[in-house]
Formats: sequence, C-alpha cells, structure tokens
Amino acid sequence: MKRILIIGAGGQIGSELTLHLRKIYGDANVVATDVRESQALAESGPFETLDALNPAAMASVVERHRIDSIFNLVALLSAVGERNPQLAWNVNIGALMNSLEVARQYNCALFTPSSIGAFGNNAPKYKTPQDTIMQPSTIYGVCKVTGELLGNYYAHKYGLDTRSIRFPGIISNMTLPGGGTTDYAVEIYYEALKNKHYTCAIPKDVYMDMIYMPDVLKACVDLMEADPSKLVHRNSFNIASMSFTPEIIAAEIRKHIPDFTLDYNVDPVKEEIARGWPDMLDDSCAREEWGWNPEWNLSRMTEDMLSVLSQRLGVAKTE
Ligand code: AKB
Repeated sequence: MKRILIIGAGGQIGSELTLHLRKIYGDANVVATDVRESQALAESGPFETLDALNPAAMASVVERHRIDSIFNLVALLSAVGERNPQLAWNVNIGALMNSLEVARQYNCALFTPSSIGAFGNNAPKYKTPQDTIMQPSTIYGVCKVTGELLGNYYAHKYGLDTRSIRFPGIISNMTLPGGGTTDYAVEIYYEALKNKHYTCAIPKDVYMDMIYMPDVLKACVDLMEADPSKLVHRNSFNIASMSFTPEIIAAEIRKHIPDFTLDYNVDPVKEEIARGWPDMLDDSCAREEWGWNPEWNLSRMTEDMLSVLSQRLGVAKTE
C-alpha cells in the first residue's frame, strides 16, 4: 500500500486529488499538507500545515509518515505569475527543488504537474508534438520547462521515479481556479447560471486545450500506477481531451440556457499568454505509453457542470 504526501493540497487540483487518492489508497495513507489550514481535508485524513519552501519541515513530514510517493502541487498560475515573476519563480521552483531533494533523500516517487503553458509561440499550434521546441514567454512557462528538465535530470542522475503531465486548463464543479489564463472556462458556467451573461477576458477566436477534473484525477493515478518499463518519456506528457474557443463553449451552454449572452472585455496580458499557447496538443505518447484515454468531452462536461452547479447555487438551468 502506498504512503502518499500531497504538497499544496488546498489548491485547485489538490483539494480533489486528496479525496480521490484517499478513496483508492485509504484515508490514513494520504497525508495532505498546505501552507493554510484546511478543515475539509483534515476531516477525512491526516493533515498538516507545511510551508513547501521549508525543506526541513518537508523532510520531517516525509519521515514521520513513512512517505513513499509525493505529489508536489504548489504553483502560482500563469496570469498571476506575470504580476510578480520573481515571486512565481521562488515559489514554483523553490517548492519543486525541495520536493526533488526530499524525494531523493527518502527514495520517494514524485509527481509534479506541468502545463500547456510550457510551450511558446514558436511551437506548432495544432497537434503540438510531445517533443518539440519549448520557449515559453511567461515566467509560469519558464518554471514549467525548468521543472520538466529537473525531473528528467533527477531521474537520470539519481534514478528517481519522477513523472509529470502537461495539463490543459482544468474545469471543475467543486474547486475554483485562481490566477490562470484558462479560468474563464470555469467562471462562464457560474455566470451563465447566476446572471445568464458573462464578460470574457479571452478573445472570441482563441482555442485552448481544456480538461474536466474527473479526467485529471484519473490521469494522475494512471500515470503514477503505470509500468515504468513502458515509459519512454517521464517529464512531461502531453494530454488532451477537448479544445475550444469562448464562442464554442458559449454555444454549448446555450443548448441548456438559450438566453445566455456573452460579450468581451479582453485582458491584454491574458490575451498575449493565450495566443502564445497551443490550440491543441498531440497526446499520442500518453495514449501509447500509459493508456491515457479521456472520458469527458465538451458536451458531456457542460451538461454535468450545469446540473451540479445549478443544484449547488439553487438556480434553475432553464427559464
Ligand atoms: C493557467 O491558466 O495558468 C493554468 C494552466 C493552463 O496551466 N490553468
């Protein structure tokens, strides 16, 4: 049975991944940590406050709980990172370096998310290959490429079991994102239900890859359970499940809320970031090497998002 540590468990992926892993591996075997207290995570299993920038504190949690697998989920996202690049570097790379070093000292497997943001303007936009030029223009992307290289370096130099996925924009009916360029694709559902109107910061014609949270959770478990002898790549795998523009997601929402309207107040920082990212990744290596096969598409996700959120918000889906 695995003994798992989640660092940054209170964030967008962590708050759902912790509960998912506890269901699979047992509540007591998944230790959640975050710099902030979390009553929700403490209710179903072990929880400790942990500053991921403190390597001694991280090592102490790993030793006390006899951890063998670490999920490092600490990151400032793309749009917020551009407001304070020095802080984004210190937090994103600081937490990663500490995780790599602690994983090396205690011989743990390590999962770290990468992102579509690891690519820049000069990578092919459509069906962006697994292995291609990576020259991002955001500090978030620079951190992600650095993280991928460090993961491969520790695997090669020390034999560490490091694995990673380049996540698209994540859409969840439970947790809100914070500070990303793809956040609009979550906000639009809330605003459609509450106000039947949304003002979008991303231009109408920009395609970006997106993924529904249940597929994110499945991907994390499937990659970490994959037979290492089948992995040609490690850090990091392209995955894809849906790609759309603001106009396309709005049209899908209108199938359920016909009077939903959309207008634009484009944020120049987010526009530049979004236009520099791929339209759609080629995920054939993930499919071949560890059986990646997404279960959700835009129409099924929209139906599910609107049905779960309408109940939670206490508003009807249709007029
Ligand atoms: C962001 O928009 O910064 C993230 C990402 C795609 O990595 N959601």
